[in-house]
Amino acid sequence: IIESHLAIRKDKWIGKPTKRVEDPRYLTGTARYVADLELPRMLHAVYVRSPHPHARILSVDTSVLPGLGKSVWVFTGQDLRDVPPLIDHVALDNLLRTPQNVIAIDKVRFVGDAVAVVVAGDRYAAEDAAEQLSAAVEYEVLPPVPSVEAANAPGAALLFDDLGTNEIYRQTEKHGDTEKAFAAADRVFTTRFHHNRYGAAPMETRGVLANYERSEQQLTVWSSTQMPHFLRSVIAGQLGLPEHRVRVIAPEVGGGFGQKMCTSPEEIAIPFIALQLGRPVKWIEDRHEHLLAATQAKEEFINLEVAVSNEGKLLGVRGEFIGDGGGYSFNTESALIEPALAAKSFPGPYRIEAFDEEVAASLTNKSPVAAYRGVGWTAANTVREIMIDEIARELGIDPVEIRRRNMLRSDELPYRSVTGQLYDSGSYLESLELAMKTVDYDAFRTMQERLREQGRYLGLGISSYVEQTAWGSDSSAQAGTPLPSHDNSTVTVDPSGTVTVAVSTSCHGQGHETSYAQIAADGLGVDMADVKVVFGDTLTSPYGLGTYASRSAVIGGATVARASADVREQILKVAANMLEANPDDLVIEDGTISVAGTPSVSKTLAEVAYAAYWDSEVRSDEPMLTSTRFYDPPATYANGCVVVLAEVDADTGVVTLDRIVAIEDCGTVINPMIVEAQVQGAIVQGIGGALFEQFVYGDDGQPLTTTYMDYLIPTSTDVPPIEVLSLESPSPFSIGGIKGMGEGGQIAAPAAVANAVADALAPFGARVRKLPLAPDYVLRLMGKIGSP
Ligand code: MCN
Ligand code: SMO
Repeated sequence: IIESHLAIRKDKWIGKPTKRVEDPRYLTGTARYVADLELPRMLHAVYVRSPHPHARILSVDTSVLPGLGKSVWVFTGQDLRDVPPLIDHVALDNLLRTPQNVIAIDKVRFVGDAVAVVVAGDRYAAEDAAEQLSAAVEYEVLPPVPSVEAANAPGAALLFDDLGTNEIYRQTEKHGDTEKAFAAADRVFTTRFHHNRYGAAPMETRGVLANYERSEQQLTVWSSTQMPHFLRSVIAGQLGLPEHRVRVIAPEVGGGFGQKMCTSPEEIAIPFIALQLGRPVKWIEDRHEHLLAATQAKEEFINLEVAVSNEGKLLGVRGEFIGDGGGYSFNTESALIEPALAAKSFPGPYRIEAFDEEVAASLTNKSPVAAYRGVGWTAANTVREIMIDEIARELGIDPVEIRRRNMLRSDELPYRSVTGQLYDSGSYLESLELAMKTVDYDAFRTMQERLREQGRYLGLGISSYVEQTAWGSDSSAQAGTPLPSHDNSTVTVDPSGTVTVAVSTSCHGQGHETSYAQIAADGLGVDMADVKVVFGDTLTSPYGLGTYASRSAVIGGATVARASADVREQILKVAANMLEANPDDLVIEDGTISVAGTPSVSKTLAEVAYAAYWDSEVRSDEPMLTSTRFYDPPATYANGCVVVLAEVDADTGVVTLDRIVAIEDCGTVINPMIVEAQVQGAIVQGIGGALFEQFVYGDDGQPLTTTYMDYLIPTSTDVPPIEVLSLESPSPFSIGGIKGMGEGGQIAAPAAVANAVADALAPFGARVRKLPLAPDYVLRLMGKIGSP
């Protein structure tokens, strides 16, 4: 038990590697997703989407459809013109707004932009009709804007004519004295880095089912979303419904990874159509549509100047972070989600005391950019760690040593980074040293040298990181994109003594049913098996923002712990009346309440709970065993180090990963088994970004990666064993010392892979300037074909 106002009760469950209670239904195929839901009289929706990157919609001739209004229905942007467009709310005055109609009205801004929705009695009929209608849309094709460069070229076509520019944001901010730093520098290193556009590929695509029940005057929307309550507020606002008449349910969600965070236009259009038709309407995104129209992520350009001393000390940095926002600055998140978060997180675990940041974002005719695991932080970490290795190589310093010279020591924390991020605690250097020890660094260097003589190119890449977690009002402000946020949990013991934990965070694969049950079980002194965790339904969970930005362990964990502590007190009060004892003398263990030191004087939780509800002699004035608690946490910062061992095939340019070691420090660990798996999953996604994944658009603005034949994701044969080791630096600020950790692996892995490749190709003077490290790029880096 940690003693302080931030304490949580930690006993038998927290910290124990407990198998996930939710997994049997995933493994046996009994989990139910939106696509599995069927309602009487349900109709099926299929989208007609733009084949042009940039065009004006002149007309949609719906008369071509036989059975229109009888067996087939069509909704165009005109039909939804009274629905207000989606718009972002990031509290930055000089960010230009780019309202997005949920179905385009006058203009389409990327291939895949929604032009109409066709609804029919079954999916086949809807697909056929949609195909027919696609041919009956008349467009005036406009010049495409396929890149940031094109967006800002003189005479570029404008995505939003009234804005007068495609660049919707540019702002500089100075932190510390960079003039002095650059004047004092022995050397200045520069880079122009293109971080690739890639994105989440959840096993379940997006999907929405909406139904208006006239008798109850209630609109119910089932959606594969990470934010049920937030979505309820947006739907009510957009459709002009009283919020208490809207219920949002996220059934099983087969992965979100940030993509299912903010409101998809489809989540407004489908409920609107269901209201119009008075019948349930279901839309399930197919995979091709997903690769076209779902949000993409991570594309930005980062230009750096780094001032260093001859000893490799990082003195100051000037950085320009330019986001490619795609067709719209996506609602809530905005086109700044990548560049702003990258800039603010740039310093990472290092002592960098002077930093000028310039953040910009432009619109282009591509799918909008939104969140994907490690937003902004991935790009910043990638370019910073690559630069540190290059500086080390150039100065003849070992890559471990240069990090040692610049890293913040644990006793310097709490430390406010130059960009204003308050690092609470951590093990930056310890993580690095543990990783190097685990991979046996010296032995690797010996082997590397020996094999190089045989023409084999092995490399070792290090990537140290800090991960901002616990996204609440504080974190978002420290990230440079302020948004108020908070969450709630309700813990209830029913008359039979079993426990229901209803949370506003909304799990979509992270294992909350297990980790929250562990917290409640310890908080109440019961068996985990007696705790059920519920979420994902606005009717049964308290209001909150849901699951994203590695916030649930800290916020959800704290609210569950706080509410459990309240209920524990309520239980002890009733038990004290029953046992004629002082509540302070009672203990709860394994579901039994007894007088401390006299275990024979006891009651089971079931007996106490029953009495709490039904026995007027002993119950409290309010006969309930329940509490709802709120938390808007301080920012917490997890940290770690990922080391990748790789080999490059000098003939083909193919990179093979041999071994990965990851050190994770997320403060107090709730469930080590879940943390280990989260690190592994995130690293696999980072490997995707480093070696395979990229949404490619032609100069004509046409997407070229619209199947998994072109858009490559890592498979099991691409991933080596990933060893995860844990360090624990509890946060001094958060309840229970918990920090989040869900994104660190993806933040760190791309740089670790890139640095391993650059290390392997050091004899060729390779400098990685973009990702992914596809074979042709690797061969270019080696000077074997063309130029990089
Ligand atoms: N945990 C723990 N001890 C800690 C910290 C975390 O045991 N000190 C556990 C938590 O209890 C939780 C898991 O680890 O079960 C992740 O916790 P946390 O870091 O708080 O992250 P969230 O639960 O808020 O999940 C969000 C995070 C994000 S932002 C993305 S993106 C992502 C990720 O989780 N998307 C995922 N992991 C994912 N995993 C799956 N399977 N599917 C997704 O869509
Ligand atoms: S990208 Mo995660 O849902 O914050």
